[in-house]
Amino acid sequence: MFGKSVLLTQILVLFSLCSPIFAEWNTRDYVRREHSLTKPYQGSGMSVPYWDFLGSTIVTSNYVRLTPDLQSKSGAIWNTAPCYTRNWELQVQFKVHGRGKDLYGDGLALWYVRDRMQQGPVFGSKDYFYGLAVILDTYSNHNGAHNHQHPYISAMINNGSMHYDHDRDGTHTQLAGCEAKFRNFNHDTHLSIVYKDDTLVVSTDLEGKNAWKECLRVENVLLPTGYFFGASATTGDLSDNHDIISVKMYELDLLETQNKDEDRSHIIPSAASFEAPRERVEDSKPAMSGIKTFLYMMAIAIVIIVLVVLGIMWYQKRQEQSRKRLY
Ligand SMILES: *[C@@H]1O[C@H](CO)[C@@H](O)[C@H](O)[C@H]1NC(C)=O
Ligand SMILES: [Ca+2]
Repeated sequence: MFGKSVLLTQILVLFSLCSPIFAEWNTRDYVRREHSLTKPYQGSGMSVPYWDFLGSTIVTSNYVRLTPDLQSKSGAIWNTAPCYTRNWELQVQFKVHGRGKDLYGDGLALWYVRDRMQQGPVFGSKDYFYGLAVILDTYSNHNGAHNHQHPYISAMINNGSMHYDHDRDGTHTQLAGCEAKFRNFNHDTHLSIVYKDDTLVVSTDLEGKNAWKECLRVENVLLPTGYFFGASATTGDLSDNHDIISVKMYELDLLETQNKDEDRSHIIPSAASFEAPRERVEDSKPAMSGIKTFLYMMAIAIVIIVLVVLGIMWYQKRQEQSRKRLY
């Protein structure tokens, strides 16, 4: 009787969450509790089952706050159970809000990575990571012209060799991204990451309409099994509350083309389409910032003025000499 009611709740939850993609809904997809974080967060005692906490993170009955709206804070939550599921969907209900109207930051990141519980410079977590980062960047560190507005959502795959460059907001290492306003809403805001058949799809539900909107889709993304889910956030000179309301991980069915006995644990994270966006981003990058262009023009103007003055002086001297010769 207990089992039945749990099943019923799961089906209801699945139904309400999956209704926009009902046509694709498969009855065997189900929530994996050991990778999920839902209210009430606390089990018996103070600990939260399956999750560890780092830095400024606090747990209340309604949200898990990674950072408060204060400067120089950094917090994270990390799932304790490695994920052995090949096809999965991670649905995160989050809330980014603060007093800042125009100035706020820095943002939060959702992770599927090898190394957990390591504080670092990439939105509160480790740089040179192994795995996937989905970054919700609220502050543009890029001075001058940018290809896009902030807040901005992007995905990055790393095999431990690449540095996340804040000065360029990670644009030269990202796979893809989209502009997405997600701050200071009264309604719920959700993000979904689907990793299925080596395709990564990130979607958002930010308008309170209970419908997913695709943000980015990248094919030929290889991620191993056995990595950890996490979320981290950081504030610097600018700040925001970065709250996680819930994390729900759904196991998705294997496709018929996928071999269930394939060992995926030793795969090195990679993305076939990485080079293309990198070149495109580099190509469309404005060659010079405003100040540089100004200084460059100024230098050219000075050189021209000097040449003109020298020319006039040379001409006058010649005139004088020819006059001297005449008399
Ligand atoms: C790691 O990624 C870099 C950059 O994409 C690539 O040059 C390198 O070959 C990769 N290393 C391995 C071991 O796959
Ligand atoms: Ca940034």
